[in-house]
Amino acid sequence: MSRLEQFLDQTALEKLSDLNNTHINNIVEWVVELCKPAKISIITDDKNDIAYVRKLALDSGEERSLTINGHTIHYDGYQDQARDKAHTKVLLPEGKQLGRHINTIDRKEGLNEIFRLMDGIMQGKEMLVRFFCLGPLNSRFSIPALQITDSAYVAHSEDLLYRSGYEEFRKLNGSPDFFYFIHSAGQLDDRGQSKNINQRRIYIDLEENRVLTINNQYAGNSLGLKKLALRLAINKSNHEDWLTEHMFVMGIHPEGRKRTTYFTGAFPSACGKTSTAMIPGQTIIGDDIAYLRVYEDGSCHAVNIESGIFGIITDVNSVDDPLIYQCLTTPRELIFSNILINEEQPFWLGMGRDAPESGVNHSGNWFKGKKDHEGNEIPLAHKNARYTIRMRELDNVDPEAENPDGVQIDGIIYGGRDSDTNVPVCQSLDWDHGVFLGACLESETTAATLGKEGVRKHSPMANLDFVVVPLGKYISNHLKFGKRLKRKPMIFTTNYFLKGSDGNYLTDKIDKKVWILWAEARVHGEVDAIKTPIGYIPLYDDLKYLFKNVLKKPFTEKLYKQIFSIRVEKLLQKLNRIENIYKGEDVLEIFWDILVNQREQLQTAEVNYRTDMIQPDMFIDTV
Ligand code: OXD
Ligand code: MN
Repeated sequence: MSRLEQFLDQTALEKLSDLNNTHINNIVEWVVELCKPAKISIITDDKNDIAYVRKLALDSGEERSLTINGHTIHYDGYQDQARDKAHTKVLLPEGKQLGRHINTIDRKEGLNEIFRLMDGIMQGKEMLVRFFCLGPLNSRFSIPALQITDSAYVAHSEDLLYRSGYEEFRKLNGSPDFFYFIHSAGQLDDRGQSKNINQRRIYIDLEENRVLTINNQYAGNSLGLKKLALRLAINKSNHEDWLTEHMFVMGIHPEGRKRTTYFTGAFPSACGKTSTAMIPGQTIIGDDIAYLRVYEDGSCHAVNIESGIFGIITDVNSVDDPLIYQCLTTPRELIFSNILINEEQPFWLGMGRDAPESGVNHSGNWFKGKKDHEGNEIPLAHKNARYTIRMRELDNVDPEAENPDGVQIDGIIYGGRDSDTNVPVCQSLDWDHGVFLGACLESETTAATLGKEGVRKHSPMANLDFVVVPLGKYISNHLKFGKRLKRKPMIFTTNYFLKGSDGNYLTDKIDKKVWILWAEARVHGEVDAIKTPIGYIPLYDDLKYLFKNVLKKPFTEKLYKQIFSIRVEKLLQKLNRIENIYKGEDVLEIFWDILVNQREQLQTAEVNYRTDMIQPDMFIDTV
C-alpha cells in the first residue's frame, strides 16, 4: 500500500486494503502515477458511495437533471456519437496473428503510443475506482471487472447497467483473475466534452485482460464493461469452453403455455435486438450481451452479463415499443443521451410527438435547419441517441434474471438488416447448419457505428465488431460447443427488414412477435414446417392463425408467398461473398461441407423449379 498512501486519504486506503489484492493496488498506483488525477475516490457497493457518483455526474456538468424525477441528460461530443471502429484496435504481440478481419496494432507500438497520450491525462480531474461483476453474483459465469475512469457519467452509467462487485472482488482472495478498464475522457471543452477527439484510442490488451480507452465519452467507446469487456470475454471464453455472444436473453410466453421457453438472439446494433427482447407479453433477461455454457445435464444455459439497458431511443414510441416508451416517460433513474431538450422536456426522432423547433442537443443550441461544419442539416436528436436504465425497473423483467445458473436455452436466433435476401423467419436444418447460418449473417450498417449507413457488411453471429480471436476459431468453437450439448437449442434466422421493389418494408415492426412465437411453437413441436435448402420455413396457415389471434390482423397468402419465397440468385451471391470472407480462415471442415451442399441444393432447386424466386408451396416436403 506504501506509495498509495501519498495519493489516497485514510478511507480510500481502507477500502482498497480491505480487498487484500496487490494486483488492484498496483493498477491503481500505476494509473495515478501515469494519469496524474487531482483526486481519487474509491467506490464500494455502499449506497452512499454510489449516490456520490451520481451527484458528481450532475455537479461536474456531465449530466443535467430533467423535469421527471430521476431523469438526466448527457451529451457526447458531436463526433463521438457512435462506436469508433477505426480507432479500436487489438494490441498484437510479436509473432501472433489474428487474421484479416480484426483491426490490430503491434502491441509495443500501441502501448508506447497510448501511454504517451495518457501521461497527465487526468490532471485537474477526479479519478473514480469502481468494482463490478459481469454476470450474476456468486455464479460460475461471473467475472469481476475493475473500472477506473475520470468520467462520472461513465461510472454512473455503469451503475445502472451492471451489478456492483466490490464484494466479488473481496472473494477473489488476492487473485489477478479479473478484467480491468482504464478510461479518460481527456481534456474537456466548455460543454464538458472530450476536446482531443483526434487522439481517441481504444486499445485492447488481451495479454493483460485490460482495455485502455481515452479521449472519448460515448458509452460504446468508454464504458469498460460494455463492448470492451465483450471483447475480453470473447478471448477468454474462446480459450476455455464456453461462448460470449452479442445476444439478448428472453422468455417467451404464448397464451396457454405453462412454462417459459428461453431464447437468445444475436442481432447487429440497431437491428431490433432490444425491441425483440421487449415484445409485449414476453419477459426480458438481457438485451445485449450473454455468456453461454454447457451444463452438467448437457443443456445450454445463458446469463445476461449486464443488469441494465443502453438502448437506442430513435423510433421508440407508444405504438411500436409501448413497454420502453412507458419506462422513458415515468419517474426512475434514467440517463438520456444526445436527444433534444426543450424546457427540460426530452424529444427524440420517431417518438410520435410534435417536436419544438429549437432547444439544446448534441450540437449545442439547436434550431430547425441548423447545419454542421460540413453543411449537413443537424436533426433534432442523433439517430443513435440512447437511454440508460436499470433492468429491474421494468415490469416485464423475468423472475430468473438474477439466477446464478442463468436459464436453459431452447432457441437461438440470428437476425440481420437485410433488404433483399433472407426470409422473415427460418429454422436451421440442425445445430451445425444453424452455426453456419449465424456465420453467414450479413447486415446493412446503421448509426450505431461511425461511417456510412446502409452498406451491406458481413457480421458473423452479429459479433464481428467484437471478435478478437481468428474468425475461423470463433466459428469452430460454436460447432464444438454444439457437440457437447445433449439438449441442443433450435437455431433460427430472422429478417425484419425485407423490402419490396418500391423500397418500402414488406412487414410491420410488430410482426416480429409472430416470427418469435412461431419459433417457440417449433421448439414445442406444435407446428409443421416446409423444408427448403436454407432450412425450415413456416406454413401459411400457422402464420395466418398467429397474425389473427396474436396481432389481430390479416395476413394474406400473397404477402406470405412474396416474403417467404426462396430468392435463389440472391442466396447464391451471398454464398460467394461468404466463401471469400472465410477463405484462408482455419475453420472446421464441416463449415465448407455445408457451404458446398447449400450451394448445390440451391442450384438444383433453381433448375427443378425453373425460377430463382421459389414460392414456399413449391417445396412439397413437410415435417
Ligand atoms: C450497442 C451496440 O450499443 O452494439 O449495444 O453498439
Ligand atoms: Mn450491442
